[in-house]
Amino acid sequence: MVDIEQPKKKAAGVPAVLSSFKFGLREMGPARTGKVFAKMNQDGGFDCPSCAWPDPDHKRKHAAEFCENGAKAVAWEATRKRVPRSFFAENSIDDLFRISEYELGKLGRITEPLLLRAGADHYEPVGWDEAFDVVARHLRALDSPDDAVFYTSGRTSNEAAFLYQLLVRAYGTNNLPDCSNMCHESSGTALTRVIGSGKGAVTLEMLEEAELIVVVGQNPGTNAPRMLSHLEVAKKHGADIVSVNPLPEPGLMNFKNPQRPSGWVGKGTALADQHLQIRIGGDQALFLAVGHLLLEAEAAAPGTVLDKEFLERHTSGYELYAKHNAELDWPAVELATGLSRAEIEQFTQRFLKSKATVICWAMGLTQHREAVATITEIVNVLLLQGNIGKPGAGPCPVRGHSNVQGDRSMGIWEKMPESFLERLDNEFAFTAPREHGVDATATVQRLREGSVRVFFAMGGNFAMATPDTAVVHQGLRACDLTVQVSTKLNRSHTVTGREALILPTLGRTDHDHTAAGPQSVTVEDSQGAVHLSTGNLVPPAPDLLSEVQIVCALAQRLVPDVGEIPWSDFAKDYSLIRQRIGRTCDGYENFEDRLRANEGGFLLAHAARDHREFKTSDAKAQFSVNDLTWLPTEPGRLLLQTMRSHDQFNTTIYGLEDRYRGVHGTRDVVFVNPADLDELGLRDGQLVDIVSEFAGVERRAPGFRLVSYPTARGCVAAYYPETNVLMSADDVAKESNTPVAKGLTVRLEPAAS
Ligand SMILES: Nc1nc2c(c(=O)[nH]1)N[C@H]1C(S)=C(S)[C@@H](COP(=O)(O)OP(=O)(O)OC[C@H]3O[C@@H](n4cnc5c(=O)[nH]c(N)nc54)[C@H](O)[C@@H]3O)O[C@H]1N2
Ligand SMILES: Nc1nc2c(c(=O)[nH]1)N[C@H]1C(S)=C(S)[C@@H](COP(=O)(O)OP(=O)(O)OC[C@H]3O[C@@H](n4cnc5c(=O)[nH]c(N)nc54)[C@H](O)[C@@H]3O)O[C@H]1N2
Ligand SMILES: [Mo]
Repeated sequence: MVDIEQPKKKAAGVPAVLSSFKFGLREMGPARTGKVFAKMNQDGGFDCPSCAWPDPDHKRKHAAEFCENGAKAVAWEATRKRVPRSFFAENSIDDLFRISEYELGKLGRITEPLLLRAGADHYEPVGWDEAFDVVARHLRALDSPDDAVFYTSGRTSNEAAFLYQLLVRAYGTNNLPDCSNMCHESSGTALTRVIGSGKGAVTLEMLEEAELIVVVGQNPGTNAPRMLSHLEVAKKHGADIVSVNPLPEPGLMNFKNPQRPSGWVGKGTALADQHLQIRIGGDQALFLAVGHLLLEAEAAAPGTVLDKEFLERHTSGYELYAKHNAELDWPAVELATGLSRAEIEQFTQRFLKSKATVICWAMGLTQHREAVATITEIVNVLLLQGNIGKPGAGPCPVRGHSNVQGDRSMGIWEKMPESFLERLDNEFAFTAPREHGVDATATVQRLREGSVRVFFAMGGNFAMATPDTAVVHQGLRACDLTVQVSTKLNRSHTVTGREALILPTLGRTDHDHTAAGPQSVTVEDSQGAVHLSTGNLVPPAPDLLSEVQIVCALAQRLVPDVGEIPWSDFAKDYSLIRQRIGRTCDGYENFEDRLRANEGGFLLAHAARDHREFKTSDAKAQFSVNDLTWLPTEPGRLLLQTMRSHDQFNTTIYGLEDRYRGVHGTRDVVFVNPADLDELGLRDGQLVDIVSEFAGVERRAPGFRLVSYPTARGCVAAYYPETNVLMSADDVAKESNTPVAKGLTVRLEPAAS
């Protein structure tokens, strides 16, 4: 039943704990639930497959180190349900395509390889040998290895990712798009240029020592719930917390920590001291203004605001930046941000007061046309006060998938630097291709042209996560072969090439036992900590292969003679893979030894964070000069952001509840400010089509229910992936090429009844 109520004022607390257990019991039953929750994020256990928020160190660890949404992710994977063989005999591909993403996910784990033969309309079970032969046959038949594309989603372990990129490069292409292209690519692009590393420069400990924490364009209560416990600690130490968001996200407004008894009975902590209800796309203007005010304050009281010593020793471009930012067009800033000058001045006062500032961000910043400029504007503000490479300070992009950062460290990137490729060549006695490959956006464009012949996906749900849904589907259907390595069914399994394969695989929670004994894998979290993950559940079927074994088996058929690569040894003993990672990947030197010496986990070095050493073009942290950019709209038009509900993991839909926002039983809603509803002559509860406008082309998502909601004026929100049909593959962030998923120009049309 559809039910819309007032948004919640508090996040987590007892309802969150109950919700975890209810979902856990439904999917796993009592015995498995106990076994799983006892081992999650604990030493010797497995890493939660949900978000990339770090596990605390020993000092900070609680007995139950997980959150409601991590529990859902695990229960979803560790479910006792299995897709029965009869299901594929009974349902044709067309039937499968009509089943919702939510229902597909509920069917359970896949237990055997499935093949859709050319001309057939049903998947049928097939042996592993034949499955690998099919893939190898297709790949060998291509005119060029560049006619194939190899996608990765961010759950893939370091070991599997390293071998996967090795296989793809041994085969002869750099076509390695990944989910990161749609996620934090803008952060990586910006930070690499200005501080010399694409990774965040704040550890958990540093975060807890901050005096000011600004959370921009992120909804941690839903998407990184364990972050709230650390914000709460910082708050107890006296930190100011500010949320910059068009929505009043409940986790930041009031939090009841479910990991401590006080969170079960108390009133909760109001985490955010200030909420800046920013207009979508206004962040670059906001941080430009903060920088301007900081410079003004320094001019008024020289020597009191800026960290002059840091500026002189460690930065470049300050003079140009200061000159450029001496004047500010306040009316433009107010239009761009939807904020008053007084609010921005109050916000800036907090910077003036703070001796250690952290700025965190996620998709609310990265998925914009001007994302890279916006992130460099944030770094400008941090640099002014020397807020990097010291306790309690720094830029903190909060990554999405649990190992998306590790996958990049392992070489999943279409343009890895020459230094990495050279080490790879030397290590394995072959020559990796040098020509850059395609990223996710370029893959969509190539699918549109019909020039992809084989599409191989290591996890993920490419058919739903990408823009221009219909175009992507058409391109996938035009492939000779599509291959999905997956734990569970999703839409991508139903959008098939002339031939198609589903290769089931082990998940994080599954016990991985090879001829050499039990194996563990490793992951790298958002703050650069690497640790072991060991599954403890009986896998859904006895002959399921791990991702590592799938890559090795395919490599032995496809590239047996390329270089000197001991694929069969790697498939048995994952520590042999880690030895090679240790000789190839930046920061992973002596990998296996360090893991053993540090109880299975250690922090990667980060030159900027640890030593204020900046590996940029001039060995300095660089100020950037950006003109003010924003997203003006015509009358009758609104800015749409596409976002996650509390009951999904990206394209995986756990249920139809967005508890904190008060939406129950449906996902087809669009949140609109009541004053905008009035102005547009629309009313709460009415059905509308969302129509996007980009470069003269209209795209339509029909039948969304209007929800009157306290979002910023002129800004509306709806869930992803239902709204991906509104995105264009040509609408991308400058430099990072990330599809624009926030800040689409739309209008709302009453639905034809
Ligand atoms: N439970 C759960 N956890 C997850 C995921 C999941 O789907 N479910 N996904 C994982 C992944 S891959 C990722 S990348 C992360 C995503 O984590 P988030 O980035 O938190 O994800 P979104 O739901 O896209 O939320 C975007 C936030 O930015 C705000 N916003 C939108 N536009 C703007 C803007 O222009 N300016 C500002 N300042 N704010 C804006 C939105 O209101 C919203 O609060 O979470 C990870 N963790
Ligand atoms: N409109 C819009 N589009 C977006 C976004 C947005 O905010 N708005 N966000 C973007 C972001 S941040 C991201 S990260 C992408 C996500 O894009 P993807 O990473 O491609 O999508 P997911 O939904 O995370 O993938 C889920 C699937 O992964 C498979 N899977 C789960 N666990 C495992 C495993 O252990 N091994 C293997 N092999 N498979 C597994 C399951 O089959 C599951 O259905 O979407 C992007 N698209
Ligand atoms: Mo992501």
